Amino acid sequence: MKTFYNAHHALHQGKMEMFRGELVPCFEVPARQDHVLDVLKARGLGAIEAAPDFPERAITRVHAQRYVDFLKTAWDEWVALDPANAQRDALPSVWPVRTFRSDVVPDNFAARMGLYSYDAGSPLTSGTWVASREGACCALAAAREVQHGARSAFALSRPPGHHAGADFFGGYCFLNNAAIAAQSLRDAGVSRVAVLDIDYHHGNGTQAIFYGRGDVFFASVHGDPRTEYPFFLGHADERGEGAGAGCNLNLPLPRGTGFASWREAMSQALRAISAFGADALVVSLGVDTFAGDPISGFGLQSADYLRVGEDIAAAGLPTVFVFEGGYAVEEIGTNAVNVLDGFRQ
Ligand code: Q9C
Ligand code: ZN
Repeated sequence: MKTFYNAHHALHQGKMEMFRGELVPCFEVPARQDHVLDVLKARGLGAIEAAPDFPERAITRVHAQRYVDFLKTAWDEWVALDPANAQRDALPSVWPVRTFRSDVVPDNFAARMGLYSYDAGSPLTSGTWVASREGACCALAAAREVQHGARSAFALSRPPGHHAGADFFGGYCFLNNAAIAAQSLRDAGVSRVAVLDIDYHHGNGTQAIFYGRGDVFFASVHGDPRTEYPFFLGHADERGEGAGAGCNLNLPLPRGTGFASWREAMSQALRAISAFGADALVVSLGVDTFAGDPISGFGLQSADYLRVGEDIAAAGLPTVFVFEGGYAVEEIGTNAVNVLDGFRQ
């Protein structure tokens, strides 16, 4: 399986995120990708390449142009407010919740940070745009590989993507790489695409992007949003709307769920994807389901990830793996590569 990695990921390096009233060091760190790349090389799973460039229109097939334009210039605007800002990340602090307008774009920078985000845990840094754009290219390259006949490909990138919506960032995510990959497959003529999201957290961005569409099925196994981030989406009664009615499947599980129950939920998701008649699969591959993850609550062990890969392979679909979350940095390489290794058997 070919891997396309993000050669510029370390340009996105957040310092602090807001947690329980104080700024704490970011969990989403560059070492995450480095460890996965190290294990990939050691295991010899296939060619490893930096991603080629793709035109911006592949990104704006999923994301609003005004949001992409904001991301491009946000850091310069932030530093222009105060040269000392170059030493600190930009975090939003005000949001247009219910009854506010989002059609009028404010001039004020802090207001636009809030318009285009939903949490204070996703610092925007000097390299966020370049790293995120390169991440989208990894996803596009992996999708193209599969579209050209490969059984699978892996987009290894950070920051992750599945919390980012068409016009907002959050949950450490800025561009929705899985959605960009799925859309590119559709644009290349693949009739029915499924996204299987196995990150611990619900993929609210991906769900929202495809919620009204019948050509992209979204299935997710995740921590129950009643208690787990992102809290405001991911319930079982969200089934899609309009042309997309019946094309969204959420399988929330309680904090503390172990591998046996989790695996049963994933096979339910895979059965639904098969019933949908998917021609290709995009997997949002988060490994924050690991028992040792510092911010999550499932109980998967490292060896379980081999079974995860085997189960996904049994679906028999051309598969694009897109890297998402996972914060147990020491084990992240073993866990992620185990999925790919299990898929290969
Ligand atoms: N201090 C992904 O896994 N905040 N995003 C958790 C911990 C947000 C996770 C609070 C977690 C987002 C891609
Ligand atoms: Zn996650």
